[in-house]
Amino acid sequence: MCPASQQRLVVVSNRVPVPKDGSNKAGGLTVALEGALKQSGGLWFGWSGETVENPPGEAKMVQSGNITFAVLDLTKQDYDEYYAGFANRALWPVCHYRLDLVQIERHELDGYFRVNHAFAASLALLLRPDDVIWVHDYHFIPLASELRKLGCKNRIGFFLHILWPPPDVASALPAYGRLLSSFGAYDLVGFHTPQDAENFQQCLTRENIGSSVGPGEHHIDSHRMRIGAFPVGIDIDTFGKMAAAAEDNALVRRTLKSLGDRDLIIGVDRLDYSKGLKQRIEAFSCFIKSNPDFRNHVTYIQITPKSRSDVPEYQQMQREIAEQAGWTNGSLGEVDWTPVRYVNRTVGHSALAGLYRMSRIGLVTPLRDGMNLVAKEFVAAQRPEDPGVLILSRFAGAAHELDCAILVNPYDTEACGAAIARALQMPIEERRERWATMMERLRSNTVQAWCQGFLDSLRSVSVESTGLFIEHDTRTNWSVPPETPSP
Ligand code: GDG
Repeated sequence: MCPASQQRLVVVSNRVPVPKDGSNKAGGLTVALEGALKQSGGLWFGWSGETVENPPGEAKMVQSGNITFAVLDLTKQDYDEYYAGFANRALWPVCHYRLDLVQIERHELDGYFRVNHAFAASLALLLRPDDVIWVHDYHFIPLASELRKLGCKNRIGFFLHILWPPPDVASALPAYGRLLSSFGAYDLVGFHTPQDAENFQQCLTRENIGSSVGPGEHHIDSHRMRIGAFPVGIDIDTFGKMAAAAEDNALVRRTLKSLGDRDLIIGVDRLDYSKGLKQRIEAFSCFIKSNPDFRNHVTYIQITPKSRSDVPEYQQMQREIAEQAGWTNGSLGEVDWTPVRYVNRTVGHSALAGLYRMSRIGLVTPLRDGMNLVAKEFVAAQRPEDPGVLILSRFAGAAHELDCAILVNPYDTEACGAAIARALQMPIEERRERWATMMERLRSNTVQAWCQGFLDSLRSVSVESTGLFIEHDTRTNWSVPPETPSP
């Protein structure tokens, strides 16, 4: 057996940043994971992002230095059922407390387990006995249990990038008992916040899956599963430098010029119902109506790249938010002032950092969010001598660390409007004080520290306790997943 530090790392995630043409568009999370993979050599495994008619069962491989990228194609049916279906129409809404949006389709659930089985079968062919496996996110919850069925005895950890809700909400998931018990195949399960970890452990306890041996430890038969909070961070130094350099960025300069002497409020979010965009535009509207002196003195730019456009709930939301932005501009705007600039386009990393830096307010008001990296990036991008103010939803995981932001309830649009007025009038001393405290928190928990912390915990799991997983399914009578890989 290799010493822990030399064991190869295997990262599994739905999308894999396979290097293309030397271009480097990677975000902080990707860079941190690549850094961890480089340390001991590694394999990054997942979906290619492609759907084809007859995918080969074997992964396509790309070598880059000591990292191997291995990806599988999906069929259109796999994509519809596993990704657009169960992952994004059942798991995503339930984990974001949106039970009204949950779609329960038996064939999508079957597709989710089928794709997990196929991915496990393909990954198993690439594994070495000493590999440490780190699985990411809700697309792959049952992956470890599928690997165990194939005889895999490696250490396997799982990190959930989204929230985990309490039992009353989580139990709206179809095949809840089966999904929950499949977590038992992991040696370590990580969440962004202690609240998520606690919710998860309560779910196990209520379903009589194993027994809790205290916070952070759960025994399922003779298997010991650790549960912990590992709040993801950002690379603040790199981000801060990029923001400072971006003052010269052409788009940033043009935007600054177009604002005249107006203050800028910025929001940056994937187009998703969890981000609270409708409520946010409404809050901005409340602010203008209650503070007429600010008319024509402030501009709100909302950068919102489209996402998951093939999921029906997202198409409808796209229309609604665009209509609301248009309606707000029509009712509040002037011939020479567009209050809301709503942009459905991706902006380059550097320009984004520069736009954060020139903003007086970062408006980050998700209705629910596992962490929210935009909140952290906004803080890291500020000028120390004249920092902008972060207005942050109390329902974002980031609020645990960034409690010196102005914390708001995003459903209370009038209160959010009042928070905007307060932020615009905040004295410079208070702005600096709040910013310095938030920077301290961010510095003490960078994305590299997050990565290292999770892997240290996973590597410290005793080998004897791995591989003893027996799947429980006491509660449901869902059929076992088909043994054949997807076509
Ligand atoms: C999930 C969880 C958790 C956005 N627009 C542009 C752009 N972005 C970048 C931001 C930021 C990232 O995308 C978004 O990260 P978030 O954390 O805000 O949100 P999710 O995508 O929902 O991520 C979340 C996260 O996983 C990590 O664990 O925090 O809670 O939901 O980095 O900067 N980047 C560029 N142009 C854009 O237009 N370049």
